[in-house]
Amino acid sequence: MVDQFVAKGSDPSFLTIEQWARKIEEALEKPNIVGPIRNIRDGDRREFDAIFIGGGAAGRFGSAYLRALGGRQLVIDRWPFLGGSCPHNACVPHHLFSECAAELMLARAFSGTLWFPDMTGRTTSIKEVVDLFRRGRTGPHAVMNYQSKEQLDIEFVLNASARILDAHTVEAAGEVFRARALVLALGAEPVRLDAPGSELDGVHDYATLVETLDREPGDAVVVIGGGKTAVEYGCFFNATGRHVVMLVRSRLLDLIRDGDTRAYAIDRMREQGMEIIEGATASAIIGDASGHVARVVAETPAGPLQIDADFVFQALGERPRSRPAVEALGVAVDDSGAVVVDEQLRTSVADVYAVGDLIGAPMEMFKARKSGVYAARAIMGEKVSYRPSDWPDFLHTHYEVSWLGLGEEEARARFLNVVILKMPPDNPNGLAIGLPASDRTMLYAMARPHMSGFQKLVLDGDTRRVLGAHHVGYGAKDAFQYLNVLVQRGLTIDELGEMDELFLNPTHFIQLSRLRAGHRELRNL
Ligand code: FAD
Ligand code: KPC
Repeated sequence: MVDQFVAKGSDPSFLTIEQWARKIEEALEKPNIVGPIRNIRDGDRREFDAIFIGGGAAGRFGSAYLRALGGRQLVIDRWPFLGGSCPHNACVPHHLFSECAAELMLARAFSGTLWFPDMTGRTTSIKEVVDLFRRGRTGPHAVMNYQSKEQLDIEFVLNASARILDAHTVEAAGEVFRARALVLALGAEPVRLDAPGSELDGVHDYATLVETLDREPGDAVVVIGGGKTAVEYGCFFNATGRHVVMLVRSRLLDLIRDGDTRAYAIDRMREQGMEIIEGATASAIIGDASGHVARVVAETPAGPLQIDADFVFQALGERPRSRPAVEALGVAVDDSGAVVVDEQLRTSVADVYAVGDLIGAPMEMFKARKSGVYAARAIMGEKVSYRPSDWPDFLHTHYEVSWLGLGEEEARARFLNVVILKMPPDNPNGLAIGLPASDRTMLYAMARPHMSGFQKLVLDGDTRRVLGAHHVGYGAKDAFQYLNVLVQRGLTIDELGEMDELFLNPTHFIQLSRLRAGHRELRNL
């Protein structure tokens, strides 16, 4: 360790993680003064096997893997760090806000009891949490640069926009770079609301929220959208004490595959005071004399509606940032703007690959990283095939909602003998039960039992195989990312019941399976 540190210390380009953090902060504040940040091995005369345009999760993981396979890569990003939007304005702030939502719901549920302060009538600051994130995000950025340079040997040009010249050539920081292949990893950007007033101050999306929020939102917040980001941020705003109105064009959280699970999650949102209007369109945003949002006009199934609010959050999805590649290379894109690729991640243009959010749904980290790696392997001559399917999924309300496989309704449409294990059980007399109970839901289980979560396992009674798993609570997504692999391999109730649980466990599936696995004819529980 010491030797390595000394050796690196004598390298004039070596920066500690703290030095990286300072450099990144300076570059974010004054990009032109800091200028391009290069890590290119001057002595290496080999041509690049690939240039990754965009150094987010897709470009960074692709770069690392190509390098690990013995190839030579270059990654270019206009930001002064590698890692892209996830740590800068997407997943990481989302998780911070969702953690605040969970903590604040707990604080409000136990307000003035036990050790909890009295939260009656209290709003907490949204801006303070945003500012906290802005101060905290450079640490992870610095680790990404340090790890990429010192541990993964990635070559990069950062703080410099890339311009595609042709299928083998890119210009950045005043230099022209050539490679055997290009990998487009440009990511996606928020779809903007197409309505008058959407440019007013106080109208935010996930990116502007963390970059430009300069005043504390008032008591009312309008959220436009009904998918993951809309709900995740809407629940956070609600938990801070704001009255949140969600304008949802179609159905809220349509992506949750199981009906009971979706209903439980939405019931708890409503219980926290969120107003959810489905079938609603925001038709205009009205400003005050200073150009700040003051009111939202919406068309709803109950007629037109005006909502007074000085803060609007729009979450209408993301659009792949494909235009530069279409203009420079003519790569084929689909109706959503996603670059079309085959299972080797090849675009319609020879030697040009595309990865990550740029190739469309699912716009998730696992796909960004995996597609980057698969493109690298293809470029290095491996016969690969990647098409995401059957992935586990999750989102946050004030809870974590995780799922994999089929929901009960889908399972009943495809299988004749569907068996359900769930907790809490159906309870016609309405008594709230303190189960499920586990980490981070114990207080609810004892004092607010109906808030302690929901879980359901969907089985095929004939083959005894697990078809789907669904969970509202905390901590299950960690298990689901592994459980999904077992389910894809044909996991049965008997195998699940044979596992050793770490009791009290966020999912009760092992013990529920063990209780039922003795039956030759499986029964619901
Ligand atoms: P990006 O990370 O966006 O990278 C693209 C890079 O290209 C950027 O760094 C950009 O600077 C660079 N670039 C663009 N144009 C140029 C140019 N001309 N020259 C040089 N560089 C350029 N996924 C999860 O799995 N879990 C989550 O919890 C989660 N939360 C999310 C929350 C929100 C609010 C959002 C919006 C998304 C979330 N996602 C989450 C999705 C996840 O963030 C993306 O799937 C992932 O970051 C995509 O990685 P990428 O490399 O394709 O794109
Ligand atoms: C918090 C964290 O892991 C940083 S976000 C990851 C960026 S990357 O490793 O390039 O996918």
